[in-house]
Amino acid sequence: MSESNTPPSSRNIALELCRVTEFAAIAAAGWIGDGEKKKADGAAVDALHVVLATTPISGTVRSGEGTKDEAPKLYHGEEIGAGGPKLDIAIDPLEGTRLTAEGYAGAIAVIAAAEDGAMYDPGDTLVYCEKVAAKAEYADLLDLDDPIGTVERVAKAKGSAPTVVVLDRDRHEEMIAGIRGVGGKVRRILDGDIAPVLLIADENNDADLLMGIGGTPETLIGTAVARSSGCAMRARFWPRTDEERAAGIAEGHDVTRIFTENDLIHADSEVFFSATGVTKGEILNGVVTRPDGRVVTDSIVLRSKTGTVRRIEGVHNIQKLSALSGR
Ligand code: VTB
Repeated sequence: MSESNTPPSSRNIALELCRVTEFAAIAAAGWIGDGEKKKADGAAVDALHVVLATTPISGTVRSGEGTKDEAPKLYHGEEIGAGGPKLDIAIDPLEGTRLTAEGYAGAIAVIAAAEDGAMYDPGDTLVYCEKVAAKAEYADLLDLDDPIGTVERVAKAKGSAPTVVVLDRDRHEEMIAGIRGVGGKVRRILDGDIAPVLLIADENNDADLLMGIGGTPETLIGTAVARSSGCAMRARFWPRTDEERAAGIAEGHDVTRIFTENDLIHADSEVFFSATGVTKGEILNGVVTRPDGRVVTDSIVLRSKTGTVRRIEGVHNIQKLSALSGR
């Protein structure tokens, strides 16, 4: 069997993808605290693009940096990789550009892959989704149209007050008040609503639910985490204007549909996910430069088929990598 016909299931692609997020994280880390969101993001995009070109996959970007007109690299539809199993790819080279630029915790570099054609293609028009994620045992209790009832049902099933992670945005204040009104605990986050799905999956963490309106790319990648770690996701596009709604519908999207994790990434498909910490967070350490000049990365890689969770520490020779960050 030639390599391009090798089924993804015979290999753990997430291990290859770890190299990709490691390099993106190292490049972005060169910009921690510099107040330069765009430069941090650009460094991560460039590094990720370089490494992906050497990665033995034949990938198509289903969610990336936007359309070809706005993004020269990692644009929607770009074919990437050095050749290998055909995969759908969703990328966020730097999830948390502000976190990086301002030196806040929790920035990560992320990539997700699924079998060819398995990812719902969200396009670039509908940039926000309403979402709720939870452990699979609460899947039947989740209702996007009734977030407060969802919290109440999860509280009952859990036997204690659930902790709900919510992006700290004005648009969520009413929901936050409602969650607290039924005894739920709210954990506000500045940015980054992919990582909370990792928190929910983590037995040692108190996060039970992720709720609110966040980015569509983050929804797809968060779904990859959910699919690989036994969590449930419910999501629906959230058009900001009538024009956006009409444009989304014209592209063929059903803006009223509630997608499950298996609608967004087909249930039969394997899913691979890798994230590397840029700034220190709850799940991952940030990029650390040792006194000897070597750079240490902390990554988590997930594979849906086996449910394996790997933590990978990389120790890198910065001289060979500094060209990528431009610093
Ligand atoms: C999120 C989050 C991102 O954008 O999805 C969010 O994961 C969308 O909401 O880190 P806002 O447009 O209100 O920020 C980020 O916060 C930044 O891209």
